[in-house]
Amino acid sequence: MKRVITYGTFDLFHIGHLNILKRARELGDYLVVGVSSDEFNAVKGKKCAYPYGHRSRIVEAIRFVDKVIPEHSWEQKEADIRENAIDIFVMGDDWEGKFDNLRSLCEVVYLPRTPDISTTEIKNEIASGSKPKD
Ligand code: C2G
Repeated sequence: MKRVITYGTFDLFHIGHLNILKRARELGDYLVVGVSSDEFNAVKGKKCAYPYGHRSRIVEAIRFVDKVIPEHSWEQKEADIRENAIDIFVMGDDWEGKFDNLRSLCEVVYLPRTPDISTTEIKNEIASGSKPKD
């Protein structure tokens, strides 16, 4: 039983989020997702459209997500990995190298981001009235 973990804000949930969650789950048999709290997003300098309660329930409703935990800090990953007996830590490659310190605890995998989509782009496209790309 290979257990996988990944983290994110998952605001304005989009195909880039779905792709990485699906691919993370396909690396193992069980997927834990740490969803950033509103307070932690303030630390990350991110202003969310959706509050934590909505973002976490949307992620929790995804068929291949097995467990959602709140992400309150950068530092909690080691404890999360131990407490959830994680074998593989996954992030998009915009984080390449940033979590290599976790290699002492589990496998660390950075997956290619889905091109041409991001929460920021979605917000800009809506604000400018342009049609999001298909
Ligand atoms: N992602 C992706 N492709 C995109 C957009 C996002 O693969 N087009 C991935 C990111 O690389 C990340 C995950 O989706 O692995 C969640 O992205 P965000 O919600 O933007 O999360 P982020 O702000 O990167 O928070 O401690 C880690 C942080 O909580 C990560």
